[in-house]
Amino acid sequence: MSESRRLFFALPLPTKLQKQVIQWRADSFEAEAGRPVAAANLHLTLAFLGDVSDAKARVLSGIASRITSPTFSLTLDDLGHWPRPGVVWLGTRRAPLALLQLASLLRSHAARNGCYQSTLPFHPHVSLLRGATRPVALPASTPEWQLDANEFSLYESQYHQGRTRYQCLQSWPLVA
Ligand code: 2AM
Repeated sequence: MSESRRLFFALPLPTKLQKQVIQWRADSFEAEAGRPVAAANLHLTLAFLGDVSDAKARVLSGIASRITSPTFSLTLDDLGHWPRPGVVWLGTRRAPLALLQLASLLRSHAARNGCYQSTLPFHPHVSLLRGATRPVALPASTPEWQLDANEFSLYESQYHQGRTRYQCLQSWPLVA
């Protein structure tokens, strides 16, 4: 029987942007606000797949390899707190159409292949803090970073010795 793995499609954050975000986060939030997401784990989820068999992962990665979506840039200029999942996030006030279309395409392929998709509207975000279930003092604004999306990736969420790691399995280019 094949093993299943917890997978999701996401946009990676370039290393330089990861460093800028974690420095700003360290300067902007109290230590008690929540658990900081590790720099290498910062990403913007496009479609969460859940526990997926190897066979299904192959099908979804084949579909991803045939996607021809355009490159786009988004400005990370929004910030919020969802107390119930306990997430403080970085987002965008103006999601580019190409981002919404790519996420919608991946989510519909995921649903067609039996991966449950939340009925909540897609809200593009980068989770910054977890376990943030109490009120959090948010800084008034963000530095408005630009994220140039040139590729999207398939990640595996691994949990080992109390730590979560998002391992990039494969990436596909967006079309310039
Ligand atoms: P989050 O950052 O808002 O928690 C890996 O878990 C990624 O998939 C995270 O970015 C997470 O979003 C996202 N995700 C979406 N739906 C999820 C779900 N039902 N369970 C776990 N992660 C989910």
